Amino acid sequence: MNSDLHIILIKPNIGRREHSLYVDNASMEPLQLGVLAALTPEDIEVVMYDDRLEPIPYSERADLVAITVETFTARRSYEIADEYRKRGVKVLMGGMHVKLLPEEAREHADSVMIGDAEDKWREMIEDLRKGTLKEVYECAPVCVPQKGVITRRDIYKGKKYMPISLLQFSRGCRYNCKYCASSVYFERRHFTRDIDEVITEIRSQ
Ligand code: B12
Ligand code: SF4
Repeated sequence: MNSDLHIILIKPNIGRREHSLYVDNASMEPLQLGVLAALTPEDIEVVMYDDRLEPIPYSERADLVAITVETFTARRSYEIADEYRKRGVKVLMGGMHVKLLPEEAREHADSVMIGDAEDKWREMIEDLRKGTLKEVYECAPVCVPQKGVITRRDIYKGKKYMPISLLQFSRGCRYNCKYCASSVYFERRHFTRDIDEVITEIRSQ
């Protein structure tokens, strides 16, 4: 079992950073990556790079690169993934767009996680340690999001985010507006976190 693992988390920009059209001067902390970091066992080193704010250091050692993909960042996510895979680094993709179009994401990833990571992230880590990463992790909906998991915010340190922080209390939606990705992703369900844990997270800020 390998416990000397390095995972890089990536929040892609809408497009190439160097293209002025895509410069984002109002970036907020990527909450989903703070959740993934918090789900990761402590013996694994986790670093995060935000493509909106900094260059991606493709030559830095990584055992796994995990990319969060929304539809508006999918094209750029695939560029980043392709570059890592050319260098022999394994890429995992997850997030809203991966659940909507898993087959498209699979063309650019060694592994995809479909749905909320709370269900299968630890299983994926154990597979990574053994060198048996699966091509697909299909997650069950989490009835209580982030149970026992306080967002890890140390991964945001030193990056130029807006002076505002985020946390989630609930996720999902019961409605079914046909143009809305949330109506598909959450399958018309709404979930809430444990209130005591939300209060603990607010107090820990
Ligand atoms: C907060 C939010 C914002 C904030 C972002 C703050 C920030 N952190 O940067 C603001 C208000 C700025 C924003 C802006 C926009 N947003 Co927005 N936003 C949301 C919202 C409400 C919550 C997202 C969130 O943080 N959830 C909490 C985290 C913990 O959950 P999560 O992201 O779902 O992650 C979980 C899983 O998806 C999975 N997962 C996620 N990533 C990964 C990666 C890996 C490797 C794995 C394994 C798993 C995994 O595990 C996580 C834990 O369970 C969602 C709607 C929703 N309810 O989901 C829309 C949503 C993501 N936004 C959307 C859009 C379109 C936008 C804009 C493009 C709107 C616009 N036209 O300007 C902009 C883009 C701004 C930008 N440049 O990034 C759409 C995306 C649709 C799609 N098909 O991708 C959504 C889904 C809204 C909708 N109803 O359709 N947004
Ligand atoms: S389905 Fe989407 S647009 Fe409709 S109410 Fe829910 S979140 Fe809003």
